[in-house]
Amino acid sequence: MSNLDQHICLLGLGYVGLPTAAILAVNGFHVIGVDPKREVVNAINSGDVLLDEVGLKTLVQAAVNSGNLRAQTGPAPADAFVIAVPTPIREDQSADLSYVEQAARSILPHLRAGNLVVLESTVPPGTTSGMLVAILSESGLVPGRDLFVAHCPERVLPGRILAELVQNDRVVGGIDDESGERAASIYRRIVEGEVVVVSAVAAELAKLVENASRDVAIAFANEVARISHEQGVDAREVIALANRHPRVNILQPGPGVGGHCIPVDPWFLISAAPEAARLIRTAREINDSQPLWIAERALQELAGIPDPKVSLWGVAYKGNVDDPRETPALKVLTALEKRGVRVSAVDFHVKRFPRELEDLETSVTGADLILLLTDHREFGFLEPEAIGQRMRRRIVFDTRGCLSLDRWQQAGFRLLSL
Ligand code: SAJ
Repeated sequence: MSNLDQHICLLGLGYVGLPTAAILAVNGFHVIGVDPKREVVNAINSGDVLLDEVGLKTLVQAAVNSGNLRAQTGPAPADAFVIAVPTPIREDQSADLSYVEQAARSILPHLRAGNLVVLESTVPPGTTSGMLVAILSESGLVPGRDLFVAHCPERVLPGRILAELVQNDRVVGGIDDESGERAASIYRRIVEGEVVVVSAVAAELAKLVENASRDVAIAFANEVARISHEQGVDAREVIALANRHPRVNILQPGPGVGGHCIPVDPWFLISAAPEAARLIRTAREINDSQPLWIAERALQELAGIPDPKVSLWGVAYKGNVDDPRETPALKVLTALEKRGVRVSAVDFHVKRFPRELEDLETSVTGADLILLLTDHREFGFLEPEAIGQRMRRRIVFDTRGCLSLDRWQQAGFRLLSL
């Protein structure tokens, strides 16, 4: 079947599902995108996008205008179903697979013999061949005989989603060889990178190991920051020096690890192998405690100041994205407030946040310390002298190493870094 007559029903129109739906559509697939949120569906059908991601709006408009992408709140019959819904963790750090379960159940009435079902959401090892296959079997069709089922984990980096969706290699894990090959044939039409076919559990593990590896690497950088601070040395300088070695490549320390993937996915491995996953667990603990270490350092600086105020710069989990999910900023903010500090947060990208955000002027006015937590590019362009004039004290704590510290020093600021 050519993609010109292939119908795909894609469930979950978020950061991963929407770009994937749009890329499939502009490549000639007929795509029905499904999301339970009416405002998301209406926006897409009128060529609008509620997410801030480079190039996404233009791509979605092209997809909708081509007639190949339509959004709706419920699934429809198709040749292939792609599930790209969130898989968060519960309070007890176990995987919350309820969105995957709901999505899989919602397609049951539409399944026909010969259909392919691809799970893109990140899941604990064994989920595709276990839970997903069990739910799909409720249709009366037999996965492996009447249905093809595969896991193809997304691996795109927010901020570079469109480029990475096309350029990155993809790992496709089938519940059997035919399932893997059928799924791969779709991805080969939209991906320039290599599409590798393996078993479902190998694909599940590969995805989790990728993100756990990054978590461990960031934890190492954060540990270097704490050791360097104890020795009175700048950690970024130590890391830059160590990275001059041809086989050393240390990442950057920061206020902690946020986002909906890296603080979450390693727990799927820890739960699956609690005895074996010792390093991965320790890395999680280091990164989770990093916001409190940052808050403590800010509090030491504010000691003795009556009614202290902090101007907190950036609540997104990383620079130049609008996403505050699992952001370390919320933990830092809460820890400071608990100790009686007034915190005024500012962010040029984030639109929805559980706490009130203020404009820059209000945030810095009367502040004793600027605490930069997110490396949004705009912060680098601000004028230190103009900001300093509004503040009560001139102290700046740059946890991301993104300010030009010479300029701030010249404006009379005391500088703190990692
Ligand atoms: N961070 C640091 N120091 C660093 C790098 C990152 O503190 O040197 C922090 C960031 O500020 C952020 C967190 O780590 O708070 C995670 O950011 P990120 O840019 O490393 O990753 P995500 O969460 O935006 O996207 C990751 C990516 N995974 C890998 O790079 C292995 C992406 O490819 C995945 O598709 C995505 O998770 C996902 O959806 O799983």
